[in-house]
Amino acid sequence: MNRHQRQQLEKILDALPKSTRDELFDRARAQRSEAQKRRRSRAPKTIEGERIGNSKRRPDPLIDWVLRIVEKEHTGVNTPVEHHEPSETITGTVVGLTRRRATVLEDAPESEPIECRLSAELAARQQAGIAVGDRVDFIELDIPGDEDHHEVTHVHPRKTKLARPDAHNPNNERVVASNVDTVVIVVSVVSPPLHPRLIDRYLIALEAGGIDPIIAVNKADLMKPGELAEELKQLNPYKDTGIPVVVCAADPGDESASRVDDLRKWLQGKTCAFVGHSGVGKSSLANALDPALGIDTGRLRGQDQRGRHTTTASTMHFIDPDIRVIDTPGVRFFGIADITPEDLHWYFPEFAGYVHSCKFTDCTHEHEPGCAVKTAVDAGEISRDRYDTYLRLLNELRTGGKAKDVSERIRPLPDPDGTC
Ligand SMILES: Nc1nc2c(ncn2[C@@H]2O[C@H](COP(=O)(O)OP(=O)(O)OP(=O)(O)O)[C@@H](O)[C@H]2O)c(=O)[nH]1
Ligand SMILES: [Mg+2]
Ligand SMILES: [Zn+2]
Repeated sequence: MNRHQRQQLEKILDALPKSTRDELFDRARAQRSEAQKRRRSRAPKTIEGERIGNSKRRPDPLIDWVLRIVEKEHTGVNTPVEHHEPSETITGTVVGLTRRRATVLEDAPESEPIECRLSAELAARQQAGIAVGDRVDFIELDIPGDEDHHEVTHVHPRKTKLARPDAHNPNNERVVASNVDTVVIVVSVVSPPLHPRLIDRYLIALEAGGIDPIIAVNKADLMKPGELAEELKQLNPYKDTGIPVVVCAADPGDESASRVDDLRKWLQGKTCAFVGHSGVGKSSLANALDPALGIDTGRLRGQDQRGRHTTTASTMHFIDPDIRVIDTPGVRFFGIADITPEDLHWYFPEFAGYVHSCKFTDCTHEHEPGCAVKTAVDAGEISRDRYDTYLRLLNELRTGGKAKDVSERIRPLPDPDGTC
């Protein structure tokens, strides 16, 4: 109903006798209460059965219900109500997504997540076209007999995005999360052990998508302090490039030993996504930041987590006072896309101060004489680990994007739902 239609209906309502108006309000109240019951039973859930987003109610003024009855029953030839204009669009944020539907939280305060179908065009483009975190427009549908009541019609341009090539068709992009300020790359020190190679891959995608990284090292409780300090040395090359490294213990068994306050400080006021291998504790970290979330974690499944993904769909959660977290399913591998071998060095910010001093302007920093990058590596100014990563990824890009080092794929079981 647009503004003009609304004004017309309000005029008709005002002209009705008081007894008719009272009767209309009673019927509208009953209809609204029925609809609320239906909506509650349709409340959006993830596959795991947990509630999506926050559970605050969306305002649903009684007068709207009254006007709908007026429109049906009291508009005649003398008071035509135009129906040619399209339904008003509503803007919100995607907080959950399945193949054909998005759960959208309207911008209005106190709003409640609404399940919307995707327009045919968006459904066809799948994960490239829409992602959790996207700002979208949706419309209310009024199609008798249709179970869908809302449809996402438009995705706003993204400020940032974390994307990867589709595992089945590397030419297709999959957007993992959009409009996030920060991506928290979660690793664990034990179970699974620390795998810095995945961090390198994420850093490239984050540099490409314009997102700041943070590395969260979880399960610190599973190592003695001395061993932990030794293990964390592997992350020095990242610290040296200015990436924050925070140590956490999301779910150490004893709640009083939980350690997430450093992470909380970094995330204050931000929208972020938690990414990383399966079982490192992404969902546990979100729960530790806000126990009321109650997200399913691998805890109940015992110790043997191999090949199991507890989280199967990305979901945005709201943590008071001002943190938004997109919890994503664990990955086995993170491919790199849309980068030519010649451009790769731009994704290694620590090379930036040297690349212009190489003897050859098209230096690949691999074997050329007079390469300033190699000299900096030999002098200890650039981390050798990171340089080795550069060489490995350079080779991977030249040979068509397949990683040679199988240790980069830590969960070799088939992935039924394509999440990794
Ligand atoms: N000891 C210890 N265990 C933890 C910690 N954090 C999480 N865990 C356990 O690690 C397991 C995996 O945790 P999840 O939070 O489900 O891991 P995830 O990264 O969300 O996994 P996916 O959803 O499969 O990607 C669970 O059994 C948790 O209880 C921690 O700080 N210390
Ligand atoms: Mg999880
Ligand atoms: Zn060079």
